[in-house]
Amino acid sequence: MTSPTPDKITINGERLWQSLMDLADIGGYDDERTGLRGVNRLALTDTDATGRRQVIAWMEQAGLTVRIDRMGNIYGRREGADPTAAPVLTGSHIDSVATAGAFDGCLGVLGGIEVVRILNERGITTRRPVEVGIFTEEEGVRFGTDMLGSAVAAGRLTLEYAHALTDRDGLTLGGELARTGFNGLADVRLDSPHAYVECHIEQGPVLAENGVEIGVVTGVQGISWQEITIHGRAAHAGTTPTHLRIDAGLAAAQIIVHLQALVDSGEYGDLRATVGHLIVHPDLTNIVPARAELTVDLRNPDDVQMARAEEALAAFLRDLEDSRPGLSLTVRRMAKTAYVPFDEGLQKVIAQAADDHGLDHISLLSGAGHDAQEIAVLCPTAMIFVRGEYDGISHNPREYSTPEACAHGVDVLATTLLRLANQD
Ligand code: HGY
Ligand code: MN
Ligand code: MN
Repeated sequence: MTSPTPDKITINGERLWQSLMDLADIGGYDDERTGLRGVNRLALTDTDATGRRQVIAWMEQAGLTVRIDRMGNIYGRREGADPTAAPVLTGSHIDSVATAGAFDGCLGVLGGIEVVRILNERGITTRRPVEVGIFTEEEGVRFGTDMLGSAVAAGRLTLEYAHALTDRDGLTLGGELARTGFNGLADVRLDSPHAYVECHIEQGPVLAENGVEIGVVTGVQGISWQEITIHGRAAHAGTTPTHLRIDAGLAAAQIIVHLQALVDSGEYGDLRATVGHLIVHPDLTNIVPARAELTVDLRNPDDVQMARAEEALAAFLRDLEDSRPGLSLTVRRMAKTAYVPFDEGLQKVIAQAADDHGLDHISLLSGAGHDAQEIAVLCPTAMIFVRGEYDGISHNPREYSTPEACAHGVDVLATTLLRLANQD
C-alpha cells in the first residue's frame, strides 16, 4: 500500500548549504576591500558556463530531464502522475553581478533542486510535473537589460532583440550563447505553467527589522534604466579659462546631484535613484573631460510617479544642454518594467506553508527585480523571501543569510510546491 502523500515536507538544509557554497566557489574571488570571498559570475562568461554545467549535473543527478532553450534558459523537469498537466515551475538565476555574494538567485535554483531531491527520497509522486528553471542574464549587468532570459521566455522581449544585445566589449549575447554552448534548441516561449514560485533572499533589511524569517512577496516595484552620454570638449585643465570650458564631467555631476534632489523632494513617491556606472574620457588628471557616460537606475512602486520622475529628469537634461553651448547629451533606454503585483491566492498558499512550518512571516514589496515579475504574465506567480544579515546587504560580498534561514525558506518552498503540484 503506498503511503499517503504528505502535505508538508522539510528539506536537507546541510545539503542545500553545501550546494550553495560549492556553486559560490565557481567564480569566487578574494575581495580585497571587504576581505571576504565574493562571487563574479557574469552571464555567459566562462565562469557562468562552468556554473551552469555544474547545476545541470546536479539536476541530472536528481533525475531531472534537462532542456535548454534558444536564450540559454535551462529547465529541469520532474514528471508527475499526469504528464499532460501544466507543471509547477520554480527557479531563479545563477548569473551574478561582479561583486556578488553566494545567495542572490542561486538560492532559488538550488532550493528548487533540493525540493526535487526530497520528493525523490520520500518517494512522492505529484499529480503535476515540477520544473526548475535557470534564467539567463537576470542581472542585466553584462548585456544591459535585466531579467532578460525570463522576459524573452514570457514574450515581453523578442529573441532577436536579446541575441543582438552587446556587452562593453561588443560581444553579442547570441554569440556568447554559441561560444559557451548554451544556444539551446528548445523553443524560447514558455508554455504557461500552472504556477510559478521563486525563493530568493530579500536583499534588504525589512525581515530582520521585523524579526521574522519569511517574506511573502506582494509584488515588484517598477524599474527604469537609462544610459546618458554627455559630449563636451577636451581642454587643458590649467590654461583653459572656466568660461571656455565644455566640461562633460561637470555635467555628469550636475545630473547626479539633480537626481538626489528629485528623491529628496518627496514629490515622486518612494523614488530611488542610482548612478551605478560613470566614466569620463579621456579620464586623465589634467584634461577637462570631453565625454562622460553614466547609467541611471530609477525604482518606484508607483508607475505614475516613475513616469513623472523620468519626465523631470528629461526636462533637466534639456535645460542642462541649453545652459552650455557646445554641450550635447544622448539618452538610450536600457530597461523599463512596470510595477508587477503577485497572485494573492498564491501568497496565501505560501503564508499557510510558513504557518505550517511554524515560521513567522510578513508581506512585503520587492525592492529588487526578479524573474518572477516576468513569469507573472503567464501564470499565478509569487515569491518567498529569506531573511538576510547585515541589513540584508546584497550585490556585495557581505551578502549573507544563515544556513537556518536558507533551509527555512526552502522548507516553505517545498511545501508550497508540493501543494500546488497536487492541485487540480
Ligand atoms: O536590478 C535588480 O533589481 C536585480 O538584481 N536584477
Ligand atoms: Mn536576484
Ligand atoms: Mn541581483
